[in-house]
Amino acid sequence: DHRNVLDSRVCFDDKFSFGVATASYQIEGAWNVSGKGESIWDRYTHAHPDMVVDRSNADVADGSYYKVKEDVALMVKLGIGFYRFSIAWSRILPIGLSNYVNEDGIRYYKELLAELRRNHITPVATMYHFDLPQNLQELGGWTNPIMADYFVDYARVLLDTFGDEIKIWLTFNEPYTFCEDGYGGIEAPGANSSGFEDYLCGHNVLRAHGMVYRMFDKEYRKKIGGHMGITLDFSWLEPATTSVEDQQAAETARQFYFGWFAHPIFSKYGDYPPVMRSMIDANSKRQGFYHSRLPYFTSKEVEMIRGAYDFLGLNHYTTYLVKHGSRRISLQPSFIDDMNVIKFQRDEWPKTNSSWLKVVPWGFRKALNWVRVNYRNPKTLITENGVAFERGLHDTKRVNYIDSYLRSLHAAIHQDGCYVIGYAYWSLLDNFEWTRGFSERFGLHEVDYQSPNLTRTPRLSAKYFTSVAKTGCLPNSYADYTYDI
Ligand code: GBH
Repeated sequence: DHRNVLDSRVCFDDKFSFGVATASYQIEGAWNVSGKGESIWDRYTHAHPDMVVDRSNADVADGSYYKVKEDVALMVKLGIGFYRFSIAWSRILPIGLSNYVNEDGIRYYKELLAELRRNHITPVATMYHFDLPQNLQELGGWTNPIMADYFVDYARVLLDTFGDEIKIWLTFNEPYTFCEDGYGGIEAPGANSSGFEDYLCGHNVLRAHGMVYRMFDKEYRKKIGGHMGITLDFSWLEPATTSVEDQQAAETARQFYFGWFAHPIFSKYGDYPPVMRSMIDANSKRQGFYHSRLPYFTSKEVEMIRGAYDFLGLNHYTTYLVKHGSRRISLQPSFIDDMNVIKFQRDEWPKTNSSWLKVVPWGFRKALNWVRVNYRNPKTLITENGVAFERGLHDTKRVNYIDSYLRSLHAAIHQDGCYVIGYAYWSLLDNFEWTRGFSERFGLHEVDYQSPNLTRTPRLSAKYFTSVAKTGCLPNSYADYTYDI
């Protein structure tokens, strides 16, 4: 043991693992190379450049498709134990369907996996991180129930092809984000049909998740082993005051934002959170709908989805305050009206380069404890936590963000008993941040988008994270990790 008695550092267990996260569309580039099909994000950014703040797209992005060795070398330097990446559905199945498999897509991910294996970095793969094949969008995308069957077919191809090498799987990344922002709002595909298509999307995604988990359990687990979960995004939602109304509003908000997807899978009874069911049913009725806008699961579906996890993937970035709303139900359905709360952040909370992200480390501990209490302390992997600040290599603000969030995480584990097995920083590299384009930089490594090589340079935070990953401890002072800058 390298620690002595005077060492008061905060340390994680030996088994606790540090990693970094990325996603296919945000880093790969090569959007139409070697047989890759078009995804909804290719289509959306090409057809509506005005929807992205800097009018950019990820045709080239970080060029990671051509930089397997270089990117893995960065991870080796970081000393991390796992790499969370996503597989582009349209690179494996160009039109989304299993009748035609693109061999070059398989070659690319096999190369990545071989390089990770050579360097003893465990792969954690997300099957779906927002990039639906455009061809399937033509059928209505996630609003069409058949999408669950096509997702099962795609998952089967992945498990057959990569199951020997990938032992940790996530079906979906943040269904709340892509159903609400994509079908209720203006991220791809930009359906902008809140209170309606967002719920259809969520319903089919939950079915798809349950179906893939059951298939994995029945047909693959014995043969190839492994673990399967889903990644959900949980911003902590704190009551703005101690009033009963605001406490209730905060709990309602947690159920709508997080419970929508967590409750059917992780709760004891399964199905949608009761408060969502009753509020949306009541609003639908008042608005003159014969059917609730929130679809019903059959009892078989409830059972299929309930308990469909080996672990929870959790993304956490920030915290909001919640007040009770006094909205009158309008004729126009919307998710926000259904929930009827007011959500905001304090001006005094430290700002970042993302309008939605303030630095509120204590919310991390609260979110983890809410999960522990409500869902019987599921095994949890932090699949994303991170922050964007301005360009530049001397990113002390990012170091402070990570350090303070890790202290909060440490308290959740060691003081409260939350069952968390690892932490991934978002992200390895600056990358394409969806409708915020390249304007928000989350990387431990800066990417020079002006250079033909898309040169990667480690920031101070990369040094910091290296020290954390290698020692399992948070340094007491910068002196512990700045020696080699
Ligand atoms: C994560 O979502 C994503 O999984 C990841 O792909 C992404 O790169 C990362 O965040 C960092 O952005 O400015 O009003 O449009 C976190 C949840 C949901 C937060 C969408 C930002 C849009 C805010 N995100 N939300 S807005």
